[in-house]
Amino acid sequence: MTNLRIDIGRLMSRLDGLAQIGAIEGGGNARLALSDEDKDGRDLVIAWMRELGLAVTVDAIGNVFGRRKGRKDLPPLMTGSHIDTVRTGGRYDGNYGVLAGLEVIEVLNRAGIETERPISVAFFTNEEGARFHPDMMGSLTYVGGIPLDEALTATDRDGKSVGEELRRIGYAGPAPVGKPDLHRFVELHIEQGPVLDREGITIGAVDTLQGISWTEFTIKGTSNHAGTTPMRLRNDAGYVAAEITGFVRRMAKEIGGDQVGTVGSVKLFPDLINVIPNKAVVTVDVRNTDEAKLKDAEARVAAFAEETAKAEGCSVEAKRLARFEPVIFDAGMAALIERTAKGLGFSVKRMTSGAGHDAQMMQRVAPTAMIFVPSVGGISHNVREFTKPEDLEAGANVLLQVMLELSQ
Ligand code: HGY
Ligand code: MN
Ligand code: MN
Repeated sequence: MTNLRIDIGRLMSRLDGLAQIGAIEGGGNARLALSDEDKDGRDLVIAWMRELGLAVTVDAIGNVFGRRKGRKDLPPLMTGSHIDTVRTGGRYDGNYGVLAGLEVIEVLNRAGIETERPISVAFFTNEEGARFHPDMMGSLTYVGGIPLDEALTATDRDGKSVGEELRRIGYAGPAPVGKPDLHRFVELHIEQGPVLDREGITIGAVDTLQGISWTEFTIKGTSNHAGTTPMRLRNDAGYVAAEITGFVRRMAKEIGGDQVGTVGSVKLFPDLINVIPNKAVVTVDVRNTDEAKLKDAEARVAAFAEETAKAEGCSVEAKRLARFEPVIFDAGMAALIERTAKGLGFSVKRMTSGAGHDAQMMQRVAPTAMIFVPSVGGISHNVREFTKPEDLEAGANVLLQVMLELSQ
């Protein structure tokens, strides 16, 4: 443990600077992956990387790595997260981990410390999955989890592909993907849930992350006149969508424990007050720390959608948008985070992550774990997302010490 500490004023001013890009009412951010706002955010963070003397690399899926040399040319210790946001995002989700990584670099630069191992600060493309699926797309491609082509051909609701959007914003980089080069990975992130805040604990040493399943159901029925069509003669796609929404919630509560279920998007066509919908597109997000229970939840939703559509004389098609099994992070890394937090005098607890993170992909190729700090009221993916400066400072100091220990 060294007596080096981060400068919270510097970190807050970078967080404020990035939050100006894609700023939305209420102090949050909208920087959907590969949008103009995402490009502007990328340009700003890269400018900071260069100011800090980092060598910047962009890979073929647009992941960006800022690398600080070490005494030896070894695989780097890597930290990072994402700077793309959901459309109603806060200013800390992802951004905090990337900018705290840059703050660690600045502390080392100012202290004239040369580490044994190089250090890399990264931000990964499309972690959120709000525009292109799956989420964690950049880190998943980086570790070879999906072929580059599969990522590049993913399209958004307007039919625009990842590949063409990467080229449009100038981030279709030259570095290859699928050949990860790192020693270990540590990600600092806000918890985005209520646990630390409710228990009054400063640091989460994250040792597991729950499984994630995203499915899109397209239901097709018959559009007809809302006034003249008797109820018994309807094939109402909107009704089936509504039943699926209710079922997901009832099922999640009935399974209990860690099970969660969300219908985040329902689109009806033709979306007119006096026309029975002939088409509905519904997204279902179900998650559980237990893979067997998650599989069971997926199967129950699919069966319910099938039988409800059939009973209504509708058809239903399911399309998988994302599927990641629960992850166990590296025990040694989680223990180091816990030990470091205690050494700095912070309260700390082992915990799982309810949200997906780039770290879950990095664990596939290198020992990885995460550091959480509290989210006030457990609010996230919401402009009211907030973490107290003293907790932001605590998390960044844990990151600094962990990175010093792993890079010396
Ligand atoms: O959906 C998630 O958990 C992450 O925010 N992409
Ligand atoms: Mn995030
Ligand atoms: Mn998020």
